[in-house]
Amino acid sequence: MIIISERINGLFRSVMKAIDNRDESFIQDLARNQVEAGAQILDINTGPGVEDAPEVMTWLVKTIQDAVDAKLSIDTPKLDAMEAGVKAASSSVLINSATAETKKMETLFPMAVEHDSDVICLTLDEKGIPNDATSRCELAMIMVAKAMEYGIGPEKLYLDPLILPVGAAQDQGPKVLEALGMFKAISDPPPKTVVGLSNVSNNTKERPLLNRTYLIMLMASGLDSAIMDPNDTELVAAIKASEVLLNQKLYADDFLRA
Ligand code: THG
Repeated sequence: MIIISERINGLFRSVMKAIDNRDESFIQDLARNQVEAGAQILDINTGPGVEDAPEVMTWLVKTIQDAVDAKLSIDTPKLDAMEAGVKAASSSVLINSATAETKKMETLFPMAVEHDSDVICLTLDEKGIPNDATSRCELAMIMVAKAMEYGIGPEKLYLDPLILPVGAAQDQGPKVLEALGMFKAISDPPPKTVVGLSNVSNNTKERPLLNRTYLIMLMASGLDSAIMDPNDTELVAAIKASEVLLNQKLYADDFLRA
């Protein structure tokens, strides 16, 4: 499992405050903490409230890459902020995210080619998020085919079936699991898969339990990476146990510490 840190996101009040104050040391300490906790990739999101998203994204990318070597995931729906983030990065990034909307694909796939980026593809189009697995897979196939036209192979793509909050769309939980299984049959080699895990527990009282339980199910359904909290030690322990039980990591008596 590739762990992608969710924490450098203006949705968190402390991060929003640090962005407002251009507090470099707060952001750099947070980035180091996420890498030490096991994050291999850092998802970077300015949050919805900022006035000049391209300027803030540029500042975040430069500030973070001065502190850590980790790969960055540039998380924004705004094409100008995406371009700013990708250009500010000194090595290749993850573009988070393209969708099946024509304008997004026609802007972001060439950007990915130019900067050798990987791309997260959300199964979503002008009509929104489909409510069944087959329709999610149809959108995934459209994006994989379109990426191929630009010379982007499936190994550069992370398909995201889009997790919704269990309290608001309970019927979608099993459909996301089903979609993950279908994504793996789209191409050979298959595209990678990713989710924003904490979406599932938004506005619930049992966030860690719901996140942990769902992540185990997602892994059994073929999940390769998750945007999540690497400081949730029980969540990370459940990942390690799942990797052993799914025969992805060799069993050892001390696998929790390995
Ligand atoms: N797919 C992809 N990218 C994504 C998502 C996804 N990026 C954003 C999001 N979903 C994943 N990241 C987060 C980050 C924070 C939270 C949830 C998902 C979160 N934050 C607290 C909240 O809103 O309650 C912040 C409040 C606080 O604690 O201060 O839950 O699905 N590709």
